[in-house]
Amino acid sequence: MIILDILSAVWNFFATYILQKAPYMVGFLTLLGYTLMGKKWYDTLAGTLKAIIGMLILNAGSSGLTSNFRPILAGLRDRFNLNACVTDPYYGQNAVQEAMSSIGKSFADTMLLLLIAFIINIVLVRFNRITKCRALFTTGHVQVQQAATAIWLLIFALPQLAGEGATVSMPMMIVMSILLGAYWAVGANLTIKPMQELSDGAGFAIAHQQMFGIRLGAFLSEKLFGGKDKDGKPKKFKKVGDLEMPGFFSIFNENMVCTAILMIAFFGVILAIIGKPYFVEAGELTESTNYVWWCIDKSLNFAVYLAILQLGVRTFVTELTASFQGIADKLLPSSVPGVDCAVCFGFGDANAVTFGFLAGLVGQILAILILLATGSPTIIICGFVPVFFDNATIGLVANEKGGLKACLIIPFVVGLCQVFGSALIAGWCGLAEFGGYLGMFDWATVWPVFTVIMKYLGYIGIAVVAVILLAIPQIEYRMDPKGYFLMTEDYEAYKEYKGIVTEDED
Ligand code: ASC
Repeated sequence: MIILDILSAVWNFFATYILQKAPYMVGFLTLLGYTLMGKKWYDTLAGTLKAIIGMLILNAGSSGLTSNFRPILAGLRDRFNLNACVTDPYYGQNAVQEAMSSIGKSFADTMLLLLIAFIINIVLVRFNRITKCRALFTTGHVQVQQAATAIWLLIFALPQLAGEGATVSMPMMIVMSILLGAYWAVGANLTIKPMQELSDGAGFAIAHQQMFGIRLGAFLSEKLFGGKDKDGKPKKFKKVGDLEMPGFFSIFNENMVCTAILMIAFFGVILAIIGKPYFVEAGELTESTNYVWWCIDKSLNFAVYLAILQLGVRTFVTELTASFQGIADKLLPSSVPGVDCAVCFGFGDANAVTFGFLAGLVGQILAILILLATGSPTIIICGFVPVFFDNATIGLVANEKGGLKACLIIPFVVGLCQVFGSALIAGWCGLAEFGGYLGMFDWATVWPVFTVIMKYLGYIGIAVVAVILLAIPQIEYRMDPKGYFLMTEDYEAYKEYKGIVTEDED
């Protein structure tokens, strides 16, 4: 009994302070990796601290962006008195909590779910010669948000499985852990190829909320705008970073300047529409504040937080990926760590982040206007997190595979999908009434499809979804059996095998 108590206390500590807190999870993996590699203790300590601090810096950037810009987009809703559902992972999590209590249930066992799903992820990666899964999920805050949304979608699709009690039934927990564990392993695995290509083999995957979107975006960008022509020659296209801008426009080549100017223009319009009185009432500024100056300050801070975020990436990525070699050699062969989507903002063309974001915002606003014009029963207000983090990430990948056109068009379409998909699923499953939905790309497209399958096929639907998920890495593997593991084990050899030439080697 005492041993069980100790184990449970250790697990609770691990789940609360490490697994759910990305910086400490990344630090833990770095510590484990370097220890397995037999590095000197002081190098291990230094590397672990750098990894944790880097990730904390990244968090400071991403939460600065979110807390500064979330009120602006949410302001649109209040300004126009819309009874709308905000797409945002945090609002989504709250909405699920309220929805659960409205049916007399609570979802207290998040820790247990995380434990089972994490073990499933590890097992799938450990046996990757069979399962073909090569990425370990490390972003706990995202896992908690996804667990909340998934539980509601499952209760909606299979009410009989949820049981009668005040908490979620054990069979439901098991089904959910299997589906989520598989989604995490398979989704992060899908991002390995685009991320290795973007970062020239830095050795990480994305473990976030738009993993299918990243792969689909890369695939479509290559098919529609890049790839090879009929004679097998690579098609020529201009990437965001290749644009040679004349005169005044040349200042747009500088990332900070470009971000600042574009943000002043975009937020200027949005803030002009919302108007000063709203923000005064919301306590964001006082009557005597100069509104124009406040708008400029807000917009410039966008560039500041982006710069902080990129500094964070630079600080921790090398430590994490170098130390992960120890884990890949000793524990999880051929695997890479799955990290926050903001990590890729440190690679590729920095301006693609801003372009992707703005193209996605235009897509989302257009979709919202269509919802309003057609009298849709569910109106969506775009939350900052999906509009920025999804579209910037997908824009970056699209730019890499298909250049500027892809970087604008693909996120624009993603923006439409995020709004229409969220409106459909949040309206259908009842979360819209509680004011929020997760709203990130995979949760506006892939999970709604899973929900339809489970709602109409019942228990068979669960099996169908599990089979679909597990089949995806198998298909990926069969498309390139020779390069598949080489891509994570030795990227230089992979490049040689594929005949990939990177720009600095030209
Ligand atoms: C999310 C979420 C965040 C951000 C962050 C991006 O989905 O919940 O806080 O994206 O992870 O860096």
